[in-house]
Amino acid sequence: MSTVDLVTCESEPIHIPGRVQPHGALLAVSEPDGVVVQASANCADLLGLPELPLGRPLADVLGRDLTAALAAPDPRPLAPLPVSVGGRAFDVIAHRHAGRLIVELEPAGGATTDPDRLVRFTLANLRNGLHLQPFCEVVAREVRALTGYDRVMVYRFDPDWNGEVYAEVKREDLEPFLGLHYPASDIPAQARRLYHLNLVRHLPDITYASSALVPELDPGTGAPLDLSHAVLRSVSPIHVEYLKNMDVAGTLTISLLKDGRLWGLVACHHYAPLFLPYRVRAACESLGVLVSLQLSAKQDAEDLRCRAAAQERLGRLAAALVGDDPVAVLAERPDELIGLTRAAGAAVVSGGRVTLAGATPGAEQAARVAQWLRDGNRGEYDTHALPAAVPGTDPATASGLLAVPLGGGDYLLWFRPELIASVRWAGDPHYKRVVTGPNGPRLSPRGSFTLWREEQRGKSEPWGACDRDAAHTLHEMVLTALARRGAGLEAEAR
Ligand code: BLA
Repeated sequence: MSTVDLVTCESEPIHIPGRVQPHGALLAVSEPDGVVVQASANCADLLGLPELPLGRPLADVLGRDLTAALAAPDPRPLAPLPVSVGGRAFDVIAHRHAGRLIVELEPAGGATTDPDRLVRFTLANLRNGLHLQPFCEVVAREVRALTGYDRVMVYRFDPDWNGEVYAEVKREDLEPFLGLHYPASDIPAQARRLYHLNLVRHLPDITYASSALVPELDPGTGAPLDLSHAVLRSVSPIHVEYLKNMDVAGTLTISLLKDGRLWGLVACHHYAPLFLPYRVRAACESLGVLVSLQLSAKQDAEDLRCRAAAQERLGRLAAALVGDDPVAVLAERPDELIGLTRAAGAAVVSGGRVTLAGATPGAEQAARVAQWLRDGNRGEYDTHALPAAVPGTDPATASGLLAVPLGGGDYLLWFRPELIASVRWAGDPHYKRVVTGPNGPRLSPRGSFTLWREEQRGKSEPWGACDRDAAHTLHEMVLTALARRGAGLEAEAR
């Protein structure tokens, strides 16, 4: 990477940019005196004031009634409060943070939403029992209907914060992004942290010239104003360049949380500037919260389905294990075995013999992996980066390993291929839109993908709890069968 470096990415203090997006105005007010201590430079123009209202009571700008309403302990749920300033209608959105009342004014009106729509969406989806992926597609469709964006994606994080476009609904003529993967560094840690606090971010026009806060530092604290919760917060220029390189003109992003962790984002792109009034964004926020609540249930159901399928296979394997050499049974039922942990191949290494099924790195490498497990005295074991642990293993077939000991130094091994082999990436014909900005190709989907692919070399899809548990149950079944067989042989000998 040339100009942009991933370490500086993580350290950009995006919550204190000292600037706002210019389609609205921001006032920071000290309390309890109600005096404006900082204002965005565009206030005078936008609000038709002769000068910035610094040092003046907020009531001089907003009127006494509205100012009184904002004295509520938490004025956030009151938004949007209508006000007319300088002959123009604004929505007032206010919150308290770090000892300041932060008041933002945005152009009022425009499209509004049908409040019943959210209720209908919720009721329909509580009942329909959709699986996780189709559910996310319904969510994308709903957000598109609410907002009118050209492209709406559900972007899902993996445990290492890489992301995937997991569902997508878009204008017909646009190239699909569905299934594309991106590295964790595209959305750095401080941004992800911020998105727990601020659930909806709106960027109506990425070509904006930001408006500075005046004075630059809060005169009371000597510190920059914390805009973590502000709707007008000016966005990181790095991210703006990324969007420019994608030819995107405006965005809206909604956080999705599962059990308190950022699970994903609904990311909306428009190829022309698009401003959504606060009321529509509030509907998006409610939708995001509803979806977040359902994610746990949907993912738990997904896990249950995986476990039920494994249970069926285990039942069939158990029946076969009665009275026969378990190692032989496993070697004779490759599909059952491979399917059990959602692997692509399996090997039974028993004595000096290796039995292979499906996609494996071959007998020699399987024997070497078993020897490595034996040397390390390893019991049940799994990794999604085997070539890093056992150098020389073939990443194409054996980036992932799940292993259980069968007794006497024997092992049952499952293999998964390198993830990048199974991942779709739209090639050149689809990426006509991609251009490169001043910070080079890294700040583009193509640069992202190249980095992601480098980072994913020698890595498979991680094994899930359901896969590990199925392997563990099989392990116990085999041990029981071996013990029974041992007892049977002893009885025969007597
Ligand atoms: C933010 N980067 C983001 C966000 C997304 C992406 C969705 C959140 C924006 C928001 O919530 O408003 C990335 N957007 C994508 C991806 C797709 C998409 C992958 O539509 C795919 C379809 N970004 C980089 C690099 C850096 C970087 C290399 O790619 C750092 C060097 C930084 N991204 C960066 C920062 C933010 C961000 C700082 C925070 C923007 C902000 O909220 O101010």
